[in-house]
Amino acid sequence: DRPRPLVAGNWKMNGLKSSAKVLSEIQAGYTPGLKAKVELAVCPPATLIGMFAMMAVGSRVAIGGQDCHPKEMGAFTGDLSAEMLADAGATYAIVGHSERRQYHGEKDADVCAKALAAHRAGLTAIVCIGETRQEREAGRTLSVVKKQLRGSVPADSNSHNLVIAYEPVWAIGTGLTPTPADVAEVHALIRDELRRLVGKGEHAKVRILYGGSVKPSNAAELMAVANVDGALVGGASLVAADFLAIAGAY
Ligand code: G2H
Repeated sequence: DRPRPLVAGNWKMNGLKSSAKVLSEIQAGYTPGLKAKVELAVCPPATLIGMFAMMAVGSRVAIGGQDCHPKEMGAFTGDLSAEMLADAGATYAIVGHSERRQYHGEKDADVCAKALAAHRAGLTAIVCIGETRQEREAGRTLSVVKKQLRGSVPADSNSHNLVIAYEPVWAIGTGLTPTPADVAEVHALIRDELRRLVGKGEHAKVRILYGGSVKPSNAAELMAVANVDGALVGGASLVAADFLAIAGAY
């Protein structure tokens, strides 16, 4: 009774109009068989959301943003609201990615406010959490993940408007991945915490994604782990064949 898995591509600061070709290839490879098994989402840079959402009409590939501002509108130069993402055709918004936490100083409370804004706009928030290498080496992984989860998930969350992405910071873009046993341990803890956060029953339906150096060669092993309901894929999502191979690992 696992929830329908979600494989989401986080393009980060990559992609020009010419990258529409990659989305076309993904759509072409999103066969009825694959559709039945897994939901696909692509989160391009904001400049491409409108175009991609128009291209994706009918193909069932969902489009998402990579961040949003907590407020609906106002004097926040350079920022984008969740309403703007939704208006452009997005249905998902990644919030609290470790790169936002690291380079933009986002704290759990900021991430929570952004996830709440995503919900207000009708988007599903993909809330990212994960420990650093120092935290893992100090044996603090579970306590860090629990604290981030409690601080970053808004009270109005449910299995429709919330997805959790567990991304160990030391595994992001490094080619390193935790062992299946390590992933299982953290995902089980997240599932258990979700019981408190979204309620019993509902907690079983929230998708918990693994992220961090997911590639075709390790996808099957990671996706087979209990409580892993999909993947948040960075680098490998920029190549349609790799992204599709990861989705096909289910
Ligand atoms: C982690 C992940 C996607 P990558 O940031 O969010 O990126 O797959 O390149 O490690």
